[in-house]
Amino acid sequence: MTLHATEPAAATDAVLDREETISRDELEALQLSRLQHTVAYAYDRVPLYKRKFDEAGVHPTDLRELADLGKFPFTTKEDLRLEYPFGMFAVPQHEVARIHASSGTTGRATVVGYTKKDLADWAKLVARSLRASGVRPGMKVHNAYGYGLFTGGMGAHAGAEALGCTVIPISGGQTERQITLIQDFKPDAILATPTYLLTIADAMMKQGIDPASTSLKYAVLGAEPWTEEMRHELETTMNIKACDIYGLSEVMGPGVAGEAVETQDGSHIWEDHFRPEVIDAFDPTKVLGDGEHGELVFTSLTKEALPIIRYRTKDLTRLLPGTARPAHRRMGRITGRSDDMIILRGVNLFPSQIEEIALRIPELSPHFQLELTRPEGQRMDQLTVKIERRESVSVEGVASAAKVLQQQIKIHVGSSCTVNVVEPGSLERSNGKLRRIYDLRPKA
Ligand code: DLL
Repeated sequence: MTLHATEPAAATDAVLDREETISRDELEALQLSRLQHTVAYAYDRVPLYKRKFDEAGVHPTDLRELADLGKFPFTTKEDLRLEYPFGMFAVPQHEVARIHASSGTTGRATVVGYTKKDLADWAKLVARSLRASGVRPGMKVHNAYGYGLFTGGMGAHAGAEALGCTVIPISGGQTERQITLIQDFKPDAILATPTYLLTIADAMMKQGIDPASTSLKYAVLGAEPWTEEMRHELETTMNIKACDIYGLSEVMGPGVAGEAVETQDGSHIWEDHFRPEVIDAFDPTKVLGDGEHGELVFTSLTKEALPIIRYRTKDLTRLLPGTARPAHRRMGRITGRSDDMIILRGVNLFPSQIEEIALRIPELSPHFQLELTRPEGQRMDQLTVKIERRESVSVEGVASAAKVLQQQIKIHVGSSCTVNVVEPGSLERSNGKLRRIYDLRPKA
């Protein structure tokens, strides 16, 4: 049977949520009343918050204006780990409709919960994000975020359904099958991590399929850092519009912020549900002004099962004024996470910086890994960038490209490194969140 779809509405004629169009003043008034409610609610219902507030000598009644939030203590991933599994929940278990958890590769998993209302709010915000990125009711959406305890799959799924899309819940992996279904089901939009979309495009080329020839028109990408250069790469190879979606489990999941397709200038944080701050990562007592780079911190404004107060995300970025949704501030691209930062002989370095530089060199592909080693008997760490050449470029053709990459890294990042150009297809491909850093230094 052929599924006859009516033509989805054009990208411009979307009906927005009222909260997307309100003034900044109205939004801040809403934030204040929701914030006052949330801190009191968290204090009354979660022993950890009561303890932390009491220790810091603050009380929910001290929150009289938005700036007062700075007096309240931070919450960290460590707090969630210590309260494992359900110590952060503010409602009895029978009111928790769903649980998600982080993979917990380092230490205990962090567990998060949602009431029915939380799930409805989450779906609404993902729907809002997808709509901002060009997805419309009636479109077919191929969802390649992983399903399971990870918030990506089910979070994106519920949002696409709430928007009125036809969802194809393929999850991550089984790339050959993904390609068959894209060919056969002809989706309009794809939801995936940027590096997994790259894997799909790459596998299509191997099969002799031109990735620009598919039905796909929109991609909504997130769950890992990516650059403007990667956007350009994916948009040109796949003939799509690619937008960012940001989020984290502890704060909700995907859809904390989403990017508008008409401006493509960073994700708008949905400030009717989250109050963002940027702090100095090294001196957290300093709350930074808009435009200043630091660590992103979130306070939830409407969550019931797991209210979160001043959560330190470790994500490094800055707040920018709203554009397509003027009242909602944007976040700059995430440069990296403070715990993903490589410190090489005193120089700070993030994989996204390498991505940015490498993708400007036409002979080099977006497939790269960073290897950190400390050769025997040496005290200095070594960085090796392993990067695949483009299929179209010969082995002889890449020698100068390697040199250029090495020089550009030295100029723009300040680190000396070795560049090792490897054969196309020889580096591990992404299935979701890609691991870029391989730390092979001897453990202290
Ligand atoms: O990755 C939620 C998500 C799923 C977002 C699907 C977007 C799409 P976690 O597994 O808890 O949740 O990981 C959260 O991933 O703190 C960032 O470091 C990173 N991250 C998420 N979105 C972006 C993005 C999901 N758009 C952590 N750009 C966050 C850069 C991102 N980093």
